[in-house]
Amino acid sequence: MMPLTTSATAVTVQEAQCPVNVLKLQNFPRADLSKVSVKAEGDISSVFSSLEDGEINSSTLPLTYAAIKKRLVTDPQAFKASWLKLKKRLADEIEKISKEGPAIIPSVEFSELQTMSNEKRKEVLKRGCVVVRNVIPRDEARSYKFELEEYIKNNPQTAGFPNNAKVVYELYWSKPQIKARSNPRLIKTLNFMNKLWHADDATEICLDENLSYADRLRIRNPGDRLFTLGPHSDAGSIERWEDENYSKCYKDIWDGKWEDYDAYNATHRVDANSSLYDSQGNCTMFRTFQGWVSMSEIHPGEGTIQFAPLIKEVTAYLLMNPFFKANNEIDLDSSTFPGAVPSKAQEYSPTMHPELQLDKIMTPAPTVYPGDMVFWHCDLIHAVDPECSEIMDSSVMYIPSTPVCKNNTEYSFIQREAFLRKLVAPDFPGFPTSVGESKHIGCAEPSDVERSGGLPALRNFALEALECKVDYSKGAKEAIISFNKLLFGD
Ligand SMILES: *[C@@H]1O[C@H](CO)[C@@H](O)[C@H](O)[C@H]1NC(C)=O
Ligand SMILES: *[C@@H]1O[C@H](CO)[C@@H](O)[C@H](O)[C@H]1NC(C)=O
Ligand SMILES: *[C@@H]1O[C@H](CO)[C@@H](O)[C@H](O)[C@H]1NC(C)=O
Ligand SMILES: *[C@@H]1O[C@H](CO)[C@@H](O)[C@H](O)[C@H]1NC(C)=O
Ligand SMILES: *[C@@H]1O[C@H](CO)[C@@H](O)[C@H](O)[C@H]1NC(C)=O
Ligand SMILES: CC(=O)N[C@H]1CO[C@H](CO)[C@@H](O)[C@@H]1O
Ligand SMILES: CC(=O)N[C@H]1CO[C@H](CO)[C@@H](O)[C@@H]1O
Repeated sequence: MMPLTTSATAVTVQEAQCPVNVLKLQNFPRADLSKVSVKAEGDISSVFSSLEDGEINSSTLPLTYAAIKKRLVTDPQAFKASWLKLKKRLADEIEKISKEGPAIIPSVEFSELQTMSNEKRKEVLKRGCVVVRNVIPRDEARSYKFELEEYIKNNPQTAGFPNNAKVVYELYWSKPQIKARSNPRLIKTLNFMNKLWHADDATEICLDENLSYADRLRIRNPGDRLFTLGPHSDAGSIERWEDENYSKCYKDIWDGKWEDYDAYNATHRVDANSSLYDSQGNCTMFRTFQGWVSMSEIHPGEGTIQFAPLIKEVTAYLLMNPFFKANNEIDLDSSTFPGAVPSKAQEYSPTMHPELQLDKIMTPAPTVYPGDMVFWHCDLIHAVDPECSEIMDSSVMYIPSTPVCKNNTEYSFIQREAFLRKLVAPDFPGFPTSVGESKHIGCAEPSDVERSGGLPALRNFALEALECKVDYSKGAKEAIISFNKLLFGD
């Protein structure tokens, strides 16, 4: 037993029950969990003000926040002209989106990823979301759901939300999750998603290597109406405006040139702070895309995900909206940031974001089958269908694409320790003090990673050092070297 002392509580954490010597892990530098901040106990509802309060708090912040508006917008005239152009473009594009429906969300076969036409690639970049089909064989992906149900049955203490009829489970290290995250085809898919982004030569990020982020899973049973999430974006709320490095990602938008905004430039993302307020949520890794792999057949409108599939314009709208009153008069004096509640996810509503025409723009993903993956850009507005099908479950494992950069390296270091001890993953409620899965029967071991995916999977899980390839950019090489240094001491 190893005592962990934190500012809030003094607790003990179970040593991992796994034979930690499987992969000579005793030689790894180990993260010191007594130095990490403790996440309060909770579940997914802690992240959303609407799940907690039943309504979105429209967020007039203390007056000091008005200074942010003045810092960002230095040419109000150009900004306003740009806003008017944006509203027009949005209206036109929303018309097309609502006419075309789910088919507007691009679908790509796994086998097509390497040979994708430029035209299709452009469409994926424009939409900011994509379905990748047949990543994992259908029967195998379906069987994960049954294995998970078995795991949950064998471990009735498993926490989840809502407490009385669980849908989102606080599980990170079940065997099916490890099998999915270690799957070589899934790793190739994450790699493809990372590489839709680009970075300057000097930016410390390697988009050619991918790390694993341990997230939860959802099993929505037929007819479920309890688990629904309104339109929101991950990766912080007020931070997009408030954090200086984060706001630099959107410089073209502040300068009244949203047409030039490039949603896939990682240059300032690596320095962005997407959680300025200690919250229970969201992800502190930099995810190029959030994603999930399906374990069921899910039809549009039957418990799937919905998107506002137009990354550039929708991002420009969300960022510019707080600066205008209903009559298009510019407002640099108020401290109102609609839907941006510090420490919560950014949420949207028809009253706060009328021009988004949420009822028209929000488009469900086309039908997915077990083993298909769905990805969406880290800024993209998404929602969960209010109702699940009456006959089919809607079950997915959340698996994002996460490249190698400073933040992700630091997170991987702590996450590896969480895995070895079967604790809740570091971003999630209860880390590192709650027992997590350390007492679960049938939890995965590092050897399962090796068995399912060999060396590339071990690298994803930070259980093997990364290769520093000669053709990598200066920044990519630095990112790999820092990773190997922190995680392997060399
Ligand atoms: C919003 O937040 C404030 C401050 O926390 C609170 O007083 C108010 O009741 C909340 N709800 C709404 C709907 O404004
Ligand atoms: C990416 O963003 C940086 C910082 O704004 C900029 O200097 C660079 O030119 C951009 N890269 C590309 C390819 O547009
Ligand atoms: C912004 O990024 C730079 C470069 O990494 C860093 O030195 C600085 O501390 C960051 N600023 C904030 C406010 O986090
Ligand atoms: C990087 O990690 C820090 C804390 O670990 C977090 O505050 C920040 O939001 C992270 N950055 C991103 C882009 O997620
Ligand atoms: C992000 O901001 C919070 C609050 O100021 C701070 O605790 C944290 O260290 C910051 N993270 C990074 C990576 O700068
Ligand atoms: C760290 C890691 O696993 N990187 C892999 C990312 O995906 C590509 C493509 O499959 C592999 O070549 C890398 O080894
Ligand atoms: C760390 C964390 O809580 N991440 C959550 C952020 O919100 C999304 C939903 O949009 C969840 O899927 C993540 O689990």
